[in-house]
Amino acid sequence: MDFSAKNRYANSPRNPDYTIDQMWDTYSDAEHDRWNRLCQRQAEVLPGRADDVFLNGLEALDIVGTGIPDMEKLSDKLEAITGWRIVPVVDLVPDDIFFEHLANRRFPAGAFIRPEQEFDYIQEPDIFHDIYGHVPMLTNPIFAEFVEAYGKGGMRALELGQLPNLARLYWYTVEFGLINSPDGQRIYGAGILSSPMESVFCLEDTSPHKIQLDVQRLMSTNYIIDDFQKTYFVIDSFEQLLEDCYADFGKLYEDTKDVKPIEPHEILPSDDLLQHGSLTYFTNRQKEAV
Ligand code: HBI
Ligand code: FE
Repeated sequence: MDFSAKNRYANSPRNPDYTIDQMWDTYSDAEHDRWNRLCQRQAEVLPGRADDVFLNGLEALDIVGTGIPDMEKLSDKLEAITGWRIVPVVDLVPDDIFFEHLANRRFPAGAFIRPEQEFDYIQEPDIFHDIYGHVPMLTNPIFAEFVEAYGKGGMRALELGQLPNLARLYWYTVEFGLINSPDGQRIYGAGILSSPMESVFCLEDTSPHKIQLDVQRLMSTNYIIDDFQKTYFVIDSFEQLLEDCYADFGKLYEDTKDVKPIEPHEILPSDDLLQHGSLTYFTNRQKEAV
């Protein structure tokens, strides 16, 4: 095994379901320390910004400052709460494999930790994003059911050739979702929760649009994978999210199949707009790029 490679599992023997052996004993002290520092940095921004489900989940699972988690041991804790387990993978797995895992309450988590040079930002899903960002939310029974339903819906979407629509749902909820609380908006999306800059940006910056969730609208909206989001969709409760998504998407897919995708910066007259973004951050970025 090449420990100096960016992803030291790249050549690991892979099971048919793409899972690998985490080989927890082989993480270096530097890697455990990097995990702890990544947790520490989020601890400075998340109180008052992350949803309580996430903060309570972090505490219940005891993964902060305790080094890189052993997925087997962490799974035993999580399974006792909602029946979910975490399975180690190299990196992105094929869509059908990903959905099959989720449909069976197994969350695939990248086993490698980002290299020190990419401490601030990494595009690939590493163990910090996958475990710190995603797993605490899976301690909530309603959210846990939603992600399972997403896996089942994914298998169905593949059959119907409607993957892009469903991928948008995952993106704008599980990865970049916001939720209303009595004290203001809170973060529940893992892509934000594992990023110190976006955790502040999505709540405090006036640039992005915030739109009350409408599943059909969301499923027509393209997304950006390598910068902050131009639009965030806000839900009222996880119950509502689950309910919206238990609908038969067949008709929704039919209705959205041939419509032109909405671009991330666009707003529509029919939107329930919570913040009309100035998009200043994005226009400034464009100027820099010229
Ligand atoms: N694999 N490991 C991993 N993590 C993901 O988030 C992931 C994946 N494969 C496919 C995928 N996501 C998405 O394309 C689907 O949600 C649509
Ligand atoms: Fe993710």
